[in-house]
Amino acid sequence: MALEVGIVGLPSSGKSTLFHALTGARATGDVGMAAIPDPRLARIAEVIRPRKVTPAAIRVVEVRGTGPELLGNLRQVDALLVVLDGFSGTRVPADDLETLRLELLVADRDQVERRLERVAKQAKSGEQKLKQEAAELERLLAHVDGGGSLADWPAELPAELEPLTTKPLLAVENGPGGIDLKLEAELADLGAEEAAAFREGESALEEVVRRLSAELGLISFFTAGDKETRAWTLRRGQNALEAAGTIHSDIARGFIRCEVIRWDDLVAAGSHAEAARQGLQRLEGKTYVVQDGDVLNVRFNV
Ligand SMILES: Nc1nc2c(ncn2[C@@H]2O[C@H](COP(=O)(O)OP(=O)(O)O)[C@@H](O)[C@H]2O)c(=O)[nH]1
Ligand SMILES: [Mg+2]
Repeated sequence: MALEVGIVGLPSSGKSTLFHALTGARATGDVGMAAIPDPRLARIAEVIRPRKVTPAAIRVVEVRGTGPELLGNLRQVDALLVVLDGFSGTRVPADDLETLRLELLVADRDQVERRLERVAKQAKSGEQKLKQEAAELERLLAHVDGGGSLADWPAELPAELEPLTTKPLLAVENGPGGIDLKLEAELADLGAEEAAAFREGESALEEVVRRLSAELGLISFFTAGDKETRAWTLRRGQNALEAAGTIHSDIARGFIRCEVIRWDDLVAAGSHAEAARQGLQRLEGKTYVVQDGDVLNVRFNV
């Protein structure tokens, strides 16, 4: 499953503008895909000459308000991007960030309360496990109402809660002090080279991906087939079996072993066969910890 981020922010802070800058799509659908820029992919493709080159992608979801119901659409995302108005001169970004944190907490409190209502009703059957969960949710609600947060709750939170306030949060200041999103949204409509000529540093997409990768501990691996050469994301520390599962659940199920070449070794050798002849290709099992830049070829049967 693709990595997913949610865009939240106060009205007119630039949420749709960020959505457009990241996905290149007109912000009418609220859900889009952002292709992760990775120059290594093009280098690999030069050697492999596949029919299709596919970058790794992030699913981007924009929510158009900060009420509990709308924010509830973000319970599955891996991280939150909080857009702050730093361009109009009428807002204090740090204050808006606090406001948004509070909105997220209100949405989580709402979720705890609703879960408590449901579990308390079910607990009338007398089932011990449900009674315990209801009691814990009551304590959690009292903790939040007493000024606490879900992040500082000393025990493990019930999994069903899917809280927002414990997710990684990246603040994106829209304006001269952060990212000029209006410019970035315009540049998203140009070709990459043309757009780069207008910028001094990295693009909004590059900056967001870089910060997200650091925050979530992301790495990239590649598959280099003749039909399709493709980049994928994985969390640092994940193994070859998990990488196979990212590609397809069937490939994970039928996993036998995995050929691994470093991307730059493959590029230098010029082909899989030549890399293998030079002894640059290794055979690994399910538990091999995938490294950033690995090119994987999973052998499997189904
Ligand atoms: N001057 C300026 N205007 C911006 C910038 N970012 C957004 N806007 C404008 O602010 C308005 C609201 O932006 P939008 O992305 O739709 O905000 P949303 O309500 O958070 O989705 C639009 O008219 C944008 O053109 C910026 O960086 N500079
Ligand atoms: Mg909008």
